Amino acid sequence: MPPAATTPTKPLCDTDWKAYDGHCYIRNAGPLSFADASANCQQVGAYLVEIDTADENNWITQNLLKDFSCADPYQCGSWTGGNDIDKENTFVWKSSNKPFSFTNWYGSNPDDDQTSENLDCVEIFYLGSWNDRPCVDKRAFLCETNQKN
Ligand SMILES: [Ca+2]
Ligand SMILES: [Ca+2]
Ligand SMILES: [Ca+2]
Repeated sequence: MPPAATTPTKPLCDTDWKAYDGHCYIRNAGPLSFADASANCQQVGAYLVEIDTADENNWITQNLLKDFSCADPYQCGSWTGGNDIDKENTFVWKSSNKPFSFTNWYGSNPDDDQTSENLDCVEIFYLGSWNDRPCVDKRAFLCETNQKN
C-alpha cells in the first residue's frame, strides 16, 4: 500500500510576499510617485498598504522596514496608501477610502500647513512613524493584498 496522499499546503502568499493576519505584504524598492506606486500594486492585484492598527504597524516595521534604515529617516521612507488629496487634513486610505482608525505621525507631522507645498501622501519611516509629503516624490512603497485560501 502506498502511503496516503497528503494534500500539499498551499502557500498563503506569493513568493517574496509575507503573511500577516489574513493579508500578504511586500516592500517594493521603486522609487515611484504615489500614483505610480498605487498603480504598480494594482497591477499585481494588491493596493498600497492600509495600516489599521498599532499591531499591523509594528508588524510592518519589524518585517518589511527595519532593514532599510538610513541616517535621515526622511530619506528612506516607503509610501503607504494614506493621503488627504481630496480634502486637506482628512486622511483616508486610497484603496478602501476609509478614514484612518490609527495614526503614528512622526513629531509635528502632518505639517502641510507649515509649507507652501502640498503634502498630501503618507510615507512610513523605517522605524514605523509616519510623514506627509508631496505625492510626486519618488519612494519605495508597500503593497498589501488578501491571503489566498
Ligand atoms: Ca492593512
Ligand atoms: Ca495635506
Ligand atoms: Ca511632513
